[in-house]
Amino acid sequence: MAEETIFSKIVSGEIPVKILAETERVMAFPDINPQAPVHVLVIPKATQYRNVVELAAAEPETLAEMVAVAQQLADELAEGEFRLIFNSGANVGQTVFHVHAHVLAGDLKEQSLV
Ligand code: DGP
Repeated sequence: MAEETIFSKIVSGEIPVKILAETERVMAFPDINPQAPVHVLVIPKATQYRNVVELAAAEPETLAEMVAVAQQLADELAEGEFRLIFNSGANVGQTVFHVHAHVLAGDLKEQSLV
């Protein structure tokens, strides 16, 4: 049985969000605490994957779909360019253990992390 997280409650509709993109396997909504002019979370609807490594091993096609949705959102909401971040582990800042991609877009040149 998958652990319940805030994102599984978003997938089930228990917590309402503004859905920005949705496919059979993936959904996207704004981050509640935006760190960039555009900051969207893309998640799989499947609730059993705690991080991107688990998702990539089990459902690489869903991961590819998340990347395609990220591009679609960057095209719609910014100039088509974006930064994609997957935090994997509490020590690097992961707080929600349902795999999610942070899609950051807008002018991020002053916010380089690497
Ligand atoms: P991470 O630190 O990588 O686990 O990122 C989790 C993100 O989830 C964080 O940026 C804030 C966001 N978040 C947490 N709770 C909610 C919520 O209820 N709604 C939305 N839209 N975002 C949330």
